[in-house]
Amino acid sequence: MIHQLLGVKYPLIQGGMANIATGKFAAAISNAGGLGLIGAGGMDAKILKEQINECKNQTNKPFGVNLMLLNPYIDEMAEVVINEKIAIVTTGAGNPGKYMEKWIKAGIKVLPVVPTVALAKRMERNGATAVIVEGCEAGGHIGELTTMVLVPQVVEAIKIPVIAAGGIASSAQVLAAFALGAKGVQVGTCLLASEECPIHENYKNEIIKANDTATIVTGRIRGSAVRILKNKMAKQYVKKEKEGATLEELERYTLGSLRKAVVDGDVIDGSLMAGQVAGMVNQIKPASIIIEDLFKHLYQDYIALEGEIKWK
Ligand code: TUI
Repeated sequence: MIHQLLGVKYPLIQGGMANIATGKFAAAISNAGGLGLIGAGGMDAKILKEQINECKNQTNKPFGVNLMLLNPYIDEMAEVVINEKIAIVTTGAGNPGKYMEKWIKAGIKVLPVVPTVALAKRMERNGATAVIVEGCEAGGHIGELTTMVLVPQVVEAIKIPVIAAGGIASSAQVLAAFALGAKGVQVGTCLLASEECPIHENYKNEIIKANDTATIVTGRIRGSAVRILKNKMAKQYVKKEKEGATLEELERYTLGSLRKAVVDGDVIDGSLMAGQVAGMVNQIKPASIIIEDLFKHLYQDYIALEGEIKWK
């Protein structure tokens, strides 16, 4: 299981969650026994450094940084993680290949998020410690394949550990991920409903209220696919897309919409990123309880044998 590799209690990584996962939030997740990540997606190099300091002040447990490869300051931030001696880096929304040699030389464990077998294989060749295989049930920027279908194919194709992401918010789903061959899980949506999560309470309430069909994918036709909760903005976006709006028009329409949701609590025009599991998240709880609950099933049905996990 991946917890030994990461130096944490549970084989669980927090999703990168740009504009949400601050240093303080990452520290809360690490203090709860998972691997907290600072989501650098919406930050610049200066803010990232400040958030790393904040995180170091709030936990002595391991934590990491998620770098979103579409960020305009990515080159600078790729240096920050080296200079700040970050132990673990996850990446999203692209191929981190050009940075990997430098990171690995600096002793950083690199865990890229991959949406296909081909990219998982390439990341293994580039020296990744593990890959995070994310299915399109996930919130935010997504690929085409589901967790159920993608995870076993990546497990078959590579030797490094696979961490499953997308569609995981219960202990049965954690168990299912391990049954597919994953050695750990990454979760985001269920942690949005934690007491420690710094999103506006209106956003949290929308997650709690959401049902099974509450999410929609924007950007499928033009740009990149992003799963969010259905609201006026999301429906308008998809309508405009179908009517043939250009990427420029669409981007202008959604400019700053994630911050609108996270900071202002604007649940009508904001972009409320969430995975399909939002329908299963019905209560705000401390992160430590959410994480502990996720592993109840796994720890009942598996036994640890010399560091390896076997079915009972
Ligand atoms: O990155 C995420 N989730 C995100 S990033 C984000 S910020 C954003 N907002 C709007 C548009 C775009 C980004 C919000 N949520 N998850 C990990 C993830 N990575 N999902 C899919 C991928 C991915 C996609 C393509 C990883 C690599 C990739 O490679 C393409 C290539 O170049 O080979």
